[in-house]
Formats: sequence, structure tokens, C-alpha cells
Amino acid sequence: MSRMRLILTPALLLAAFTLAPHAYAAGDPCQLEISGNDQIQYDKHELAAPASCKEITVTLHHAGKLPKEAMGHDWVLVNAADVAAVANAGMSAGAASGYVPAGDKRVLAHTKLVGGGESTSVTFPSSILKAGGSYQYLCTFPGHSALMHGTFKFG
Ligand SMILES: [Cu+2]
Repeated sequence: MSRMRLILTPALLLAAFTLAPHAYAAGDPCQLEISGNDQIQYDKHELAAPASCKEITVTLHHAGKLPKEAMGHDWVLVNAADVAAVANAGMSAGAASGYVPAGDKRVLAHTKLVGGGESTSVTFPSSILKAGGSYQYLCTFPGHSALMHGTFKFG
């Protein structure tokens, strides 16, 4: 009986430590996650954060294997009307700028460009958004935005 207890206790402690942070992250509506893959796809076509968030964090995972030079992904938040213009500006900005135009006010928030197996995140204040406003996110890697875009809802 005492031997059984010695075996069980560390196992239970380990379970508690592994489960707790996960449950917390999943329960925070201001912490959003999205993945991109080697097929030029995001796994989500919509992200939403409630108006109660003071700050919003978006974490982008690249679930693929290809390097960022061939299949880079980023996550760029814009007003819905600016998707095409920002995609074009990103292409012009080029690889050295991570395909994000520097100082472009149409870019509301963005992550850096990542390749397969990498993750990155961006945190931005919700004060840059209007509750009920119409926002879109896109990947600005050349040629990706037609497939990689989605709706961002705030409020
Ligand atoms: Cu991409």
C-alpha cells in the first residue's frame, strides 16, 4: 500500500502541473492562437476577442516543415478595406522587411514572419480597435493573402 502511494503521488503532481497552465490559457479570451501550414492555410477563418480585453495577444504557430524563405507566414491585422493594399505593400517591402511595410499606418498589428516549426506572438492594446469594427487578418508573404486571411471580431 505504501509503495503504491509512492508511485501514485508523483504521477498526480505531474498531471496537475501539466494540466493547470493549459486550462488557464484556454480560458483567457484575450489570448488567441492560430496556425499556418505548408498548404498556405490558416486553421481559423475567424478570431474574436471581447471588448473587455485591454490587451490582445495573438500567437501564430507554423505547423509545417518548409523554411520561411519558401513558405513563410505572418499574421497582420488591418481594416477590412485594406487587405489587398497591405498585401501589395508587403510584397513591395520585400523579404528584408519580412513582407511588412515599415511604418504603414494601415498595419494595425503584426507578428514577424516564421517558418516551419516556429511560433511567434504579438500583443497589442485593444484601444487601437473600435468595438464592432470590421477587421481582417492576412499573411503578407507574396501570394498567400488570397488563401490566408480571416475576419477579426472585437467587441
Ligand atoms: Cu503565409
